[in-house]
Amino acid sequence: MKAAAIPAAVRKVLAGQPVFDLHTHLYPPSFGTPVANATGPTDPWGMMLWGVDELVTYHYLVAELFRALPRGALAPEGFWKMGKIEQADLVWKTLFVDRTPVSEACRGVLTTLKELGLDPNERTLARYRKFFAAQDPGKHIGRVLKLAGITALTMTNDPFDDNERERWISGVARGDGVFRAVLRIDPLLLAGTRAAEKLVKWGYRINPGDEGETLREVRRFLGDWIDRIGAAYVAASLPPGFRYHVTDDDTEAWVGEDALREAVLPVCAERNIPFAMMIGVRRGVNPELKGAGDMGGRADVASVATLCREFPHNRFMVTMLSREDQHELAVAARKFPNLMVFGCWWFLNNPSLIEEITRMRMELLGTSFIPQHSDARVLEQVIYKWEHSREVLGKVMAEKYAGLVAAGRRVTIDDIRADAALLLKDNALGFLAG
Ligand code: RAT
Ligand code: ZN
Repeated sequence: MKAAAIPAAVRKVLAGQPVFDLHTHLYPPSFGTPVANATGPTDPWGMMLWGVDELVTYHYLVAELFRALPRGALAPEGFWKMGKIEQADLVWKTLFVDRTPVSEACRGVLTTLKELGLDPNERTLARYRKFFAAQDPGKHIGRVLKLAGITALTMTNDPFDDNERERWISGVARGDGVFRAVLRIDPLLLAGTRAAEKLVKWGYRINPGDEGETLREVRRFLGDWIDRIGAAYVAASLPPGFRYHVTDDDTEAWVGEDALREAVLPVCAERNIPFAMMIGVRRGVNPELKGAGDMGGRADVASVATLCREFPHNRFMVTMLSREDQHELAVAARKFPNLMVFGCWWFLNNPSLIEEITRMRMELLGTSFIPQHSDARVLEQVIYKWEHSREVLGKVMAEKYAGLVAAGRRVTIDDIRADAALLLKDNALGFLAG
């Protein structure tokens, strides 16, 4: 293929390449929805978030709202007392009407509305609400996933969340071909006492005097839930201070180290599923902002390398929140085939950062990484997250192909198709399959 034809060919191939979205917080309608819609009753604690009010009150936008409101105009406490509709109206007026919505999270809402055939220039949310209220959730999901090019995605399934736990216990359908389940276990590694109390309540014999029995029971708990939900992998998000014994004289033991070493990793190895670590989140730096109050910090890549070396029978999927950690993490992945680097997570999911991170990963790892996941919390977000990421990925791929052409290597449409398939789907599915 001629060098000049490459960018358009890459764009076309990426547009048609199905995606497997490796990390989202999306759920099918069987998990209930709090949003009024054409077909049925709402469930106030429903987990399937969709529609314009959810899009506009995404926690990324709530954080931006408080920067844009005049100082003292509204305390976060007042915002949390408002109903969803009132909150959404305030965000729309403040961030989309009174200001130019140039941030990535704002632009994302606009891309999403446009792709759904709506005019993103409305001054109020009324027309959008009417559109969403008329949708049948099942059909709407199909349309949204098609627009995003997604054939399958993973949920985030937390057995420590009582609302979710109840749904599984009362028989909500397991993960299926489209919505695959992921066992999320943060409290087990981060809040041992609280997790232990819950395990005891659920009938597991947690015995502080007998570590052997306790760990056996934690393994039983993990196995039960992996089976119950049909987990594709086990996951935790961890703070910047997460360490796995870095040196022999390291005295700072990680709270959840025993559980990780003796329960989580053996169970994952036995079930032949990966363990995903999302490292670098400092929760609640501004607790008033609730879910919008987290930030990031630098993590310890050496601990990841130690885990990959000491547990060669485990597969690790790792993403880190700090821009500064990305290079070291990619270098670690060169050393360990059981380490899969994935996604530009959360505050990194911005075009300028995706571009530099993806370029750097491709230079170090070729096509053996997973460039992106959406982290969508609201269904329709997958539309913009994938449209924006495809655009940046295409730019980086085209640049790398231009380098090959300059070196005299022919680049064919089949090369481009094969690479797109690896990057958007097959690396993830292959790593899950083992
Ligand atoms: O990106 C986000 O929306 C974060 O709030 C978290 O979901 C994070 O991705 C996580 O899974 O902990
Ligand atoms: Zn997430």
